[in-house]
Amino acid sequence: MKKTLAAVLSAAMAVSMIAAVPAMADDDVLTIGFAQLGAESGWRDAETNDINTYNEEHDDVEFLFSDAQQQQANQIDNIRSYIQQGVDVIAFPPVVETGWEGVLQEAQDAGIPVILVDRGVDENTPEDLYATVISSDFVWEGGQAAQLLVDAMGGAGKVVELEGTVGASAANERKEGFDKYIEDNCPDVEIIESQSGNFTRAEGKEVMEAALKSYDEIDGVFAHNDDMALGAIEAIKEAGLKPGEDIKIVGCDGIMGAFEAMVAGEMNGTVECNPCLAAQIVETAQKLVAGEEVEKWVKSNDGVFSADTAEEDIKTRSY
Ligand code: GZL
Repeated sequence: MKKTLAAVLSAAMAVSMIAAVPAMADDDVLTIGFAQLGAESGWRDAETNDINTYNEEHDDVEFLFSDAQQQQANQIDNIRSYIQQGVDVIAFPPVVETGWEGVLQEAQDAGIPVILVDRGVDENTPEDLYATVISSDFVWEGGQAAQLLVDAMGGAGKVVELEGTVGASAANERKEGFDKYIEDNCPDVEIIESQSGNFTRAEGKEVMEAALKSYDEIDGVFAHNDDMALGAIEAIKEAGLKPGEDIKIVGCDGIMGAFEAMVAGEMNGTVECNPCLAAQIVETAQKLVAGEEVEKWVKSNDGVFSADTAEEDIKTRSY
């Protein structure tokens, strides 16, 4: 009964985003309000699926869910709804790094701890307004992607960078890691273009189409997520070139589409970014509700995958 009602509540919130319904949490169920940012990528869908699966398989936890369609104002409204409902813990991926202090203060004033998930906020946001960040090390991911791409290009060439959502920590920090590695280690590699494709396949394709029209020589592409890499692959093919050969391509996330592209010889590498965080969110929420201290950063460990081993690696992938 609880689950069905929670599902109805979550659906109502996803649609109306202004639902202010009485809290359904009871003492023996941990209620977590999850304000998802959107459904922009395969990675994001994998994160949402993991939360839904966890919710279905555990009776002692209730995830309430809302989708902000990549709009910060919607995310803030949804967080406010969770505050009104009196959930035990709020968890959300900040779509951008700034603009959260007000709603985080409201949550703190309501005595509801907040967990940042899969993205962070900027250094100007007081750290005491959120309990922790559960996320990957994006700077490390950018550096690993640079090594994969430079290896695939043979150490030299002109590179187009497809950036994630403007202002998102995952984009800012992957760029930081990638650009720094190139600057420090690769004198014969030049980043000739760096534009946002907003973490979506369609926009990644658009940016790549424009770059192909603007530059006679492109040797490599670094896409801040695999969805934009897959969009770039489409653009490169439509331009009559061979992705993975004429233009080397590396992404981040480690979604199934990237492994399929590597097996097909159309992509050269991806740096995994674990989207299956539900268990870590619950474990952290349980500690917070019990009054225990938690680390300020609960870091996910991620793998690095090149096309060389994709035939084997694809068998191990779950999203
Ligand atoms: C990473 C996450 C990013 C993914 C993208 O933790 O925030 O957002 O890399 C998604 O696919 O859009």
